[in-house]
Amino acid sequence: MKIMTLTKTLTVAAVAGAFLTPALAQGVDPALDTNGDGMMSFPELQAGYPDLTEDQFTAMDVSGDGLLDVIEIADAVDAGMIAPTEG
Ligand SMILES: [Ca+2]
Repeated sequence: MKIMTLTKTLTVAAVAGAFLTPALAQGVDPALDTNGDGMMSFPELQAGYPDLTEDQFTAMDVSGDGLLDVIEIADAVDAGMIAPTEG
């Protein structure tokens, strides 16, 4: 699972960077968070990215909780796994 290792490495870098640069603006459209919980489920993200597969979502879900938080989304954007829709 090389991609998982890469994603975890990027997460560490992103978390470290978040403290240095508060403006972690790059991400996806907040309107995709239809239930407003601040996390992106697979159906929510797929609404904005119709070509997204569940395997890709799982690769982005570093914590494995089935939801993407802001950091996981930013990492996925940084890694080129999804295109940013804002920022
Ligand atoms: Ca949500």
